[in-house]
Amino acid sequence: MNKFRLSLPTILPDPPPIHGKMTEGRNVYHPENDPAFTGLSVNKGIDHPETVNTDAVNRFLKKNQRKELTTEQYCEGILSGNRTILSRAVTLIESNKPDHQRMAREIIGRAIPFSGNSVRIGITGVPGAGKSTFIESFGTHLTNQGKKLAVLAIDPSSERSKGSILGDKTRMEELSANPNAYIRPSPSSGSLGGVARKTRETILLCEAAGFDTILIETVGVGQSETTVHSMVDFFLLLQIAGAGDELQGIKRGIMEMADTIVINKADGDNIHKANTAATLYRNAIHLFPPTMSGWIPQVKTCSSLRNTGIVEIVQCIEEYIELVKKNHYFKERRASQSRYWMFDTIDAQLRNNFYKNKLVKSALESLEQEVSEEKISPFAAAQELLEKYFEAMGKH
Ligand SMILES: Nc1nc2c(ncn2[C@@H]2O[C@H](COP(=O)(O)OP(=O)(O)OP(=O)(O)O)[C@@H](O)[C@H]2O)c(=O)[nH]1
Ligand SMILES: [Mg+2]
Repeated sequence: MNKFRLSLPTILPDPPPIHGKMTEGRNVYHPENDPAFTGLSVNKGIDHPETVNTDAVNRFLKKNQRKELTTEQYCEGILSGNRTILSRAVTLIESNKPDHQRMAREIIGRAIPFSGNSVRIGITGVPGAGKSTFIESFGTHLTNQGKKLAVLAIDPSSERSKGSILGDKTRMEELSANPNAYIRPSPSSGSLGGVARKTRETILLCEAAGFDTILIETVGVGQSETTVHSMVDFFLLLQIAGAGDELQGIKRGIMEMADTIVINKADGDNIHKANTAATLYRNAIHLFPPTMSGWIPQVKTCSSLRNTGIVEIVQCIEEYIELVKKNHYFKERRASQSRYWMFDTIDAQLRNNFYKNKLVKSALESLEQEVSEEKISPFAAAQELLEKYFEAMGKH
């Protein structure tokens, strides 16, 4: 045991006395609570003021609230090339609200005299053919030439379009930042016909806003190619080379619609395959009947990724347009397309009106059942429904 060990005092000194005015919850020794500082006292803390000034926020929101525009303002904005107003007008077109539709119709009506002065190009191809990459490369080439380009899409399946918008943000990076390009994704819902009618109206507004080249992209599955074909001057089918069985996969009808077939991804090890595929297509096209345009469809190869073969495609389209303007097919095709869209719109509206009719609605289900059970012929059932409809119309 260490006899020199210091022993600790067994009694601790009393804590110093607490003086001064005490603040609630601060029952501690503090020099400022000493009588020597009687002039000082610690006040109760106050609540922090709100970090957000709600009045200011409300003022800001009110100021920046989207003001409703008049038809006049929409038209002026579009004609002066204001893209924000153009986008808002397209949103009106896409809306299903009756007053939006009424306004959209008025805007389109006023834009029509300023529309039409463009080249409308349709692009189709199976998923993954490289449409977005092609549009990025082709579109950048056109804008470098001083063209003003609008890219629209017809993609009636909403699930897919959500994905492709995300994909296209990266694949059309350069183009989406280009002041001479305007990219509008497909309306995300509705039937193919409905989506297409809206796209067709959007074309007119884009033209009135000064866009001289309109690209309409659609994914090559099913009916949408025919729909796009009915609203463009030039139809481009984007293909990729497979293992020699290219021609089997695509419908003859689609190939016949194409003014040019482009074999994309002709780069690296794929060049040879792309050239072979091009020869196959050229041979197949020779067997098709002559086109009404007088144009012999071309087959080209390109690499959207490496920007090769793009210039030749641009030239090919220019040659086509020159030819069809000269032989008046350009004008005839547009006129017949306009007639088509008039009848298409009438059909759609009549159908819509018919099925919305109360009398029709109430009788439809039971008649449908009777038709299924073969209690009544489909023709008699249809006649009965139509008569109900006409009767309801007559009362108006
Ligand atoms: N090697 C090569 N790859 C390419 C070329 N063009 C596109 N690709 C690639 O092919 C893939 C699909 O290209 P996209 O442009 O997204 O094809 P898409 O036709 O728009 O596809 P969806 O939007 O799904 O219908 C991407 O990985 C591209 O990088 C090309 O010219 N060469
Ligand atoms: Mg795409």
